[in-house]
Amino acid sequence: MMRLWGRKSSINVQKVLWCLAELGLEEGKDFERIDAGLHFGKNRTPEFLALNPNGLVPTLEDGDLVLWESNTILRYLAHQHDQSKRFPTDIASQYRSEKWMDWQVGTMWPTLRVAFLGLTRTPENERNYPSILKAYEEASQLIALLDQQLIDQKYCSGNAFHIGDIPLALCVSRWMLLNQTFPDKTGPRPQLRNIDVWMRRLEDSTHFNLVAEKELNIVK
Ligand SMILES: N[C@@H](CCC(=O)N[C@@H](CS)C(=O)NCC(=O)O)C(=O)O
Repeated sequence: MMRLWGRKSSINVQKVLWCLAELGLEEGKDFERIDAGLHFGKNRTPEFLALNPNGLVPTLEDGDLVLWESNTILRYLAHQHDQSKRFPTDIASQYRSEKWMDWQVGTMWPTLRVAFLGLTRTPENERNYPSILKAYEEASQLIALLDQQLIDQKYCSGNAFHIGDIPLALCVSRWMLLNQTFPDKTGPRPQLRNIDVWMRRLEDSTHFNLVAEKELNIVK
């Protein structure tokens, strides 16, 4: 049985849980999950660091294979568990999805993360509000690029759901929650119609709701 290390409140663990659900893989039957990270700890023990020297979640064990980096885990799961039942496998769709996954991890999240960590993981008296506001505004501009892509296609890689939609939607959902929770710190959130329609589509036709958070996990 596969073993997934990671707390459910982590965006990167949520990506993996959502992908597992799309592939029909069930906790307790196809994989076990061990709470680790933040207040659960366990991710700095020598045993864990031997699996993932970064000391971060998610970390996936599948037999002798150990994987970390959430987007890599999604790619692995999709390849290993007959992705053709759930995701398009033509090369163009796959690589359009890959493109957005790399953009999420290399461009969108590093920008939004400044606002996210600043507001949810930093004590109030240590927060750098100008840099939080700047990061939020920059993230909004980036998300507007995705909105443009969604004008004439339903999902990030075309007209069918793909693994690339998973990391993107989890970032967008945090972008929305940050504004909802701290409107005076993020400034206004631009209304992006195609993003709203895409998020509703994901809520209605995928396992997004399994991992979607209604409120931010704010560490005091
Ligand atoms: N690039 C890595 C980042 C992993 C990461 O930053 N994980 C965070 C949770 S989202 C973590 O383990 N933080 C330490 C903790 O939870 O204690 C990935 O995509 O998997």
